Amino acid sequence: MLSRHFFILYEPRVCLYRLENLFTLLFARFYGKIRVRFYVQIPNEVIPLDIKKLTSVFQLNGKPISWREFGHGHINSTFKVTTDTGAEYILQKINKYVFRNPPRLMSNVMAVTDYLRARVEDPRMAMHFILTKRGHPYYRDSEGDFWRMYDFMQGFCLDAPESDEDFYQSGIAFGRFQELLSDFPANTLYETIPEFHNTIDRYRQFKASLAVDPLGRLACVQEEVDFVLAHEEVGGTLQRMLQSGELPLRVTHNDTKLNNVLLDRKTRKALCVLDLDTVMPGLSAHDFGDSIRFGAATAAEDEQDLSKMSMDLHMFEVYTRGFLEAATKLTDKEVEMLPMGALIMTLEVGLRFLKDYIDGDLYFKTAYPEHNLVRARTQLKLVADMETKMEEMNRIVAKVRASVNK
Ligand code: GN1
Ligand code: MG
Repeated sequence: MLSRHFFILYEPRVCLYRLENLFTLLFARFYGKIRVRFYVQIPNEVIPLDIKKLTSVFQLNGKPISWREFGHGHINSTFKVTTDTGAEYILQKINKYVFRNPPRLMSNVMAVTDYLRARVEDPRMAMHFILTKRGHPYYRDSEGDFWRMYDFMQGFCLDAPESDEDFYQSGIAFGRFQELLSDFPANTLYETIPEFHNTIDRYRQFKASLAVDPLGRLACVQEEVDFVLAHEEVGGTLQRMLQSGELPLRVTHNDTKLNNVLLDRKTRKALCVLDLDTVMPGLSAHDFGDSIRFGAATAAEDEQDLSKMSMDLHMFEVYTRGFLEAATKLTDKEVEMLPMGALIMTLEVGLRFLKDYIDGDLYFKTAYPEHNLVRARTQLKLVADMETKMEEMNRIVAKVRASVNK
């Protein structure tokens, strides 16, 4: 046990994470609210995979000359690759524990990006995947891992909005995504992660983990578990409405965090949405809700000081305006259920983090041993706060809807 902790404490990613926190605190004294990030250039010889060989399979412009780890996703492994012609690409290994059928996933992604590209004026408004020399959208290596590449797009992503306008822009981006795909036949897409946002099923899986409790962690998280279980009824609301036909099935993104929106460096306007792995049939309220969970929160998803976590009603209104201005084809019922989407998505992600902590951190990448528990606690705190603000959220949605429809 001691040696395991020793390893985790001195594991490079953890050290880097701690250094980032230290510098963030230091800089905060002089420059205010900023988040320091370090990027490590990994020397070629220690990279644990033969990137040159791997990338040569794809139809690239030039030969790769440099690469580095890229981004902060919880799921896939991501690298940025530059070639001798100056072309820049993203290379990604698809997490096969999370995505059981990468060919189906890529079939969804290609169908949606082709559809979007035919409907936008600027090429930066839709992702562009690179085919292999054999014409496939992915490469399967000898280990059975799936790799894909796409054009690196100039722009930037934010982990937290720096202004109202940033968050408004992300509302526009996800609202536009909804709008552009409103005539796409949702039933032609695969369900890449079955029951992904089926909260009723998430509760079933949660209870199964409680019954197993493989590491005996349950005893330390009883309060959080009780909170989740007490919200089972409300958690199933949207799913039941889908089953009864009250809410329509749409093409949804299903991971609508602010950091999945690419902004233009000069204008700071939304260019497009990234990370299309979980694009599948779903509910508009889920897409809206996940954006609120992440971007209208007053603290980061893994903030340790729970007193800092709440939902900012002003930011809620800012996002609602962007989303409803761009997504004009939602039914009255869908619009009415948007605040419920925020509450349920936050509850669901809280449940998932807590489940993963109980399971022994199998699903989400973690940077330190209690990371999933910390994340679960922030989400459940946010749920509790949203509950006290539900009436106000409903009022804001009705007000914004009325003003957008004028
Ligand atoms: C995962 O990898 P990332 O950060 O884009 C997860 C989402 C969660 C999110 C929580 C496929 O997304 O569902 O909401 O973490 N993606 C998958 O931050 O499970
Ligand atoms: Mg994702």
